[in-house]
Amino acid sequence: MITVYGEGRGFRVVWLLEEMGLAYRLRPVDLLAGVEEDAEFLAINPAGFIPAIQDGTVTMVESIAIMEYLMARYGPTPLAPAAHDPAFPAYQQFLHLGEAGLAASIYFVSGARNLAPEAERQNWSARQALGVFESRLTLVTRQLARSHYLAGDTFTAADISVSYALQLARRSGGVALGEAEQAYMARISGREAYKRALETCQATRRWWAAEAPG
Ligand SMILES: N[C@@H](CCC(=O)N[C@@H](CS)C(=O)NCC(=O)O)C(=O)O
Repeated sequence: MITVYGEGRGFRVVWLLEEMGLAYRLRPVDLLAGVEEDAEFLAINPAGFIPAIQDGTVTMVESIAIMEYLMARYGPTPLAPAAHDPAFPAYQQFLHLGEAGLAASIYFVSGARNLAPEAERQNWSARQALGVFESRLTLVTRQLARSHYLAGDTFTAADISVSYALQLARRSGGVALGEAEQAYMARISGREAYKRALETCQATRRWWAAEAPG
């Protein structure tokens, strides 16, 4: 049984597990309450961030790396096109752009907007992070003009990666998505595995429902 520690980007992992039909349990981690007292979680990830997984003797952090691990170990799966597949380069690029280019930057914009003291909400780094997010988003927009999903006509883990970032951006980063991105989000959030993941991730569900839609 695979244990997923924490929601946040752990939603990506739960969604992937649902898509693959693998058994798992979600072990909540409350970042807002502070993880200092959560000795069990700190033993898994002493750095205290989420998500992490435990799968037998394997312990891992980093949501994209975790997804790659699960697909490699329990695949093959159409969620991860093979290296010789024409979809592979776009898949690989957007799988990583979803975190390194998009989520990593909008996460700090979201923190500045929602958690920082009033005077620091528009600080230079928050503006720079928003600029980085917006520039990387143009690659997503261009790709969605070419294909239904980010790696072509088939839904892949790259869509899980990027759509989480887009959801974070519109729900708590103050970003208004364009028409193509909104249609894309509606398309993928209709997936049964997505709905099951959102049933499991109750904190994510409440958080997304509470924030203003963009
Ligand atoms: N690149 C990491 C980012 C992990 C991350 O920043 N997680 C956030 C919540 S989604 C967190 O735990 N923040 C608190 C902290 O970093 O201490 C991933 O994709 O898993």
